[in-house]
Amino acid sequence: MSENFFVSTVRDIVFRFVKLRNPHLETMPMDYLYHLDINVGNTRDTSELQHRFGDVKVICVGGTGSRMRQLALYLRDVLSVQESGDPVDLCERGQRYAMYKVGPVLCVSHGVGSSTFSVVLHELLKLVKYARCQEPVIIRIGTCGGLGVPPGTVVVTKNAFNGLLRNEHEIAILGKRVVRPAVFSEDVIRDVIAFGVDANDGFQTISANTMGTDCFYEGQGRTDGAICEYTEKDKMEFLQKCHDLGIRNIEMEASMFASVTQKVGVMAGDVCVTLIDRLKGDQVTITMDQKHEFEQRPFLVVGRYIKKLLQQ
Ligand code: R2B
Ligand code: URA
Repeated sequence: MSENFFVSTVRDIVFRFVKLRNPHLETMPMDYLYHLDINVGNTRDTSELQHRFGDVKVICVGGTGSRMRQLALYLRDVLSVQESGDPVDLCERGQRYAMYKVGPVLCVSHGVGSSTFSVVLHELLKLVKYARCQEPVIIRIGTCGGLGVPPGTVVVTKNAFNGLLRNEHEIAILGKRVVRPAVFSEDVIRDVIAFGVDANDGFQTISANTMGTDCFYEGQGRTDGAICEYTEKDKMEFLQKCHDLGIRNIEMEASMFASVTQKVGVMAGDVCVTLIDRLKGDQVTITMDQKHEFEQRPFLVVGRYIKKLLQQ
């Protein structure tokens, strides 16, 4: 083991920098975070990125750019960040994802589903490594379908199940199935509930299991997609099986998100609001006003959590 390797390992441990699980990165002289349009440049000297992003403690991710912009404005207030004017989209030129920075918090969009989310997640993890962020936490703020809970309930994911009802994430790598566990950090779940929930919120926040599927329609047992080869009874049996496993919400990212962050040892959590009770139907029929009101709920919970986290 070379001295440099030893010194850099000790430094990473002491400062709690992010260590990724890719030895090839250590030998790459240059890097470019293509979908974010962030040029790392020389990987041996990332001082510019450290200057721009080194203070980041929390990365909030969510489906749409407009919701992440709203979140950025909301967090300005909650965290008393003295900024005015329109939040600037730092990734606008990449035209794929939106990124806003509010003090030590990034708010980044991830699109729909694990495939678009995993692209930005890999690049965000490289960003926090190059910027030498110390022990960052990644929180997904999303929407979902509920299972036996009233619409508008906020669910903090405990275990993430995939569409095969396994508490793992499955991915094809070099033509082979690779299966990895999908568990979120217990500290994050505990703290989001402890610091984020207020008895006077007027809605329920629970911690429960989540199913993350690769398809909104057949993958979530809907009968209203373009294809459906099962009966209403088959669907209800499946949803009941999910419920029996402690699953209380269904979305499209949880298992990938849990497995990737767990693999690299970055703390993460998934906080979603239910838009529908799937035991009662398939179509999301709430009004846009109601949807926007529901979408504020995870903001409230996560806003309080972040505020407390930054005070520690
Ligand atoms: C919840 O909502 C989206 C699908 O409508 C997807 O991103 C998810 O997980
Ligand atoms: N998002 C999902 O993935 N499923 C739903 O039922 C609602 C939102």
